[in-house]
Amino acid sequence: MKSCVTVSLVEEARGGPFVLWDDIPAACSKAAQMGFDAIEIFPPSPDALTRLPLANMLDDHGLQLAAVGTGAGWVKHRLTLADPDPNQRSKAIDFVKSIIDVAGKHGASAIIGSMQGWARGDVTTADAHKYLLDGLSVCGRHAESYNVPLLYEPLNRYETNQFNTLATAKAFLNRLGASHNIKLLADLFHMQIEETDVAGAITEAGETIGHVHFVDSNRRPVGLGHTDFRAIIAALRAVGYTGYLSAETFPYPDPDAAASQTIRAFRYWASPYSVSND
Ligand SMILES: [Mn+2]
Repeated sequence: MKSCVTVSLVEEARGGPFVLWDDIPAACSKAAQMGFDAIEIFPPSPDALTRLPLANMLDDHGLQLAAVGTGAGWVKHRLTLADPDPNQRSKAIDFVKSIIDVAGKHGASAIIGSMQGWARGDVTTADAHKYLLDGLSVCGRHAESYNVPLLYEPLNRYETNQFNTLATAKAFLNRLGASHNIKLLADLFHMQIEETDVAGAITEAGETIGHVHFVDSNRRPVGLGHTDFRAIIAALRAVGYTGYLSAETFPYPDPDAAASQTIRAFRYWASPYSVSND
């Protein structure tokens, strides 16, 4: 497994669960200096990345781009894939595709989290699922041209009523048939709220898992909450997961300390040199 740390550039997301903030060049230096393999970026728009020499910054620091979030489509523009208005749904799809284009160039996946929207108001559960499935299908195909999967993230019940567990999300994606190019993002904070058994859910989801948000029970860095990581890491190993453990946590107690706590926890639990578990 590989280590990763999140960087947010979205003013509206201030106070949210991102470790590093505001400055990609500084975040790249810090991530490399601490020994992370990759960064995950939450940008306000695709332009925020295309106007940087991002490829050079990553290369100079020996970093990969692991993933790029699409949540600014919701927090800045109030777009979701489940909007009752077809024009708004179409704008939401265009926003996600524009993020796929900037992420894909660097071999990274885009993440659908809050952009999945809700069943509420005039939108029935069946409608919301249909709209989401259509959006994921189109965006998953778009990601194929970059040879990367699209990542779909089940969220906890306070953030969506679409899908809250890996098993229900996996069954939902199966409606698209075998070759849908969508993987699940297993966020250990959301899972701690929703799953009966976090390790068991990972075992069941198996190779459908394409990315992991590495975070403790209280959304603080790993080691600062009450999650038992032993069984979780063992389950990820057993299903052959070799992707990123990406720190999407509150910058608690501050960004540097959160990053340093995360890399220490990663080395203890999950680095290739870890001897702490079987
Ligand atoms: Mn997450």
